[in-house]
Amino acid sequence: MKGLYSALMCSFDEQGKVNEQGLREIVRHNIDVSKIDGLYVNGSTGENFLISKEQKKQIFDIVKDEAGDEVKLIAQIGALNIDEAIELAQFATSLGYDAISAVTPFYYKFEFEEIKDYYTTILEHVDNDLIIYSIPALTGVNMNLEQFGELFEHEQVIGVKFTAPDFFLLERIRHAFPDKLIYSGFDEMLLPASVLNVDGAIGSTFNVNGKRAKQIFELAQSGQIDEAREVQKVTNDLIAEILDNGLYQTIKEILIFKGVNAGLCRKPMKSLTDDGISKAKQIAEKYL
Ligand code: NAY
Repeated sequence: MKGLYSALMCSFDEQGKVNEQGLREIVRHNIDVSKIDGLYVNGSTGENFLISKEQKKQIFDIVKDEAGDEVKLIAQIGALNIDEAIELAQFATSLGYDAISAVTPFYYKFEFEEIKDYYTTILEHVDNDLIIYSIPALTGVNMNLEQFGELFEHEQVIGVKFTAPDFFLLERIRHAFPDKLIYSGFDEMLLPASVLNVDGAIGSTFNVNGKRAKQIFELAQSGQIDEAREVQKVTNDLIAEILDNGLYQTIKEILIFKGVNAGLCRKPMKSLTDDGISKAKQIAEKYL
């Protein structure tokens, strides 16, 4: 399960419906062009929190059908409605997903005991491995080393997708839990995370910049830090321009420019203006 995973985008049409052909093309682009090791399906980048349970199932289904066993597949099933999370976990597991992942429950400012109970309850209902999805900037949920340790005591909890700029905590988790999988979640910080010996990374920009991400990861693993820094520098020039123009919309527009039918984002995400579309094309021509 180690390696680089694209946080998979989904193609939506103007009515907000899943564009099956477009989604299949995004999967193929990631496997055939970006050469990623796996796909993280229905995460933040997949606009998971903007879609219905039926759409989540539809996406899990299409992605597994298109990817088969060519790459590893992780299904993000976290939902505030725990019954939905369990149903999605069982569904993805029945399709053959290699692991499930669940974002820390958010919005109600749950106590740690409640968060732990959430994961334990899901795992009572599904025979699959689980990766904690920690993204404090979006959820407001900050867990400390001891709390990660408590979650890791469950043998089905095999790791964490660590999307935070806290390298002190990342180093402590790596040191304390050498057998758990740690995936870095911020593409612009892939090099420092790789130096701290993460097992892989999960990123939105890998949908278009997967080859450079892999280079950074592999160069860092083999101790070629100067070379890795150069690739991270170009990568961060690219990411800065993408963030400035609108993260998910710009990645989709770059994919469209590359001939992939990546579609639109779901409302309330706004669409790119004509200027934004031109800018995305310029970014693609300059970096990709
Ligand atoms: C997800 O579930 O899609 C992720 O969290 C993937 C990680 C991305 N985080 C978000 C919130 O999109 O790739 C990152 C991020 O887009 C990138 O580093 C740019 O900041």
